[in-house]
Amino acid sequence: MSAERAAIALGSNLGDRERVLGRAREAIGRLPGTRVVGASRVEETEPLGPVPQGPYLNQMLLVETALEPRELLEALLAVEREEGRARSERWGPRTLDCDIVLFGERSITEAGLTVPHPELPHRGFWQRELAELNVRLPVA
Ligand code: A4P
Ligand code: MG
Repeated sequence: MSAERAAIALGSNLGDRERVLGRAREAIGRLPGTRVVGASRVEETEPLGPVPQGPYLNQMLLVETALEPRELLEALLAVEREEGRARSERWGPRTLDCDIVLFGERSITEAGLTVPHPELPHRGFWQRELAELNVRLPVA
């Protein structure tokens, strides 16, 4: 089975954000056929988008995975849910967001899965984190 490299963006703006990211890294490293081969620095970023909320901690992970993109997405959503359950506050913002930013050289447009992530061109911090990991950006 051949493994492919994928870039996964982590974001947290609720709870103990450092620990949330730490647990997410561990959980992702435990996914079947998957290992973490790189991690950018953790950086604090101002919240993007219309919803008023606190600043985020963001980090990019590089993994090697034998999972298919859809399988990886399902696994990441399960990791998100696990973190959501770890917090007590109801109706609060989510503690953890995991996005697949790149998956090998693949270009995917399916219901519920778009890769490269469509926000990549607009998120300077993702681009910086990928550069730190020596990942070249796809040409638009
Ligand atoms: N989905 C489609 N493509 C993908 C992909 N490549 N990776 C679908 C992951 N998921 C993908 O995601 C909703 C659905 O997107 C998933 O079920 C999946 O089928 P979600 O995370 O539940 O919803 P969301 O967060 O409201 O939407 P989305 O599109 O993930 O938003 P973002 O881009 O994650 O925005 N500000 C700062 N500074 N830093 C941040 O990290 N993040 C957000 C969330 C807002 N502002 C932020 C940050
Ligand atoms: Mg998301």
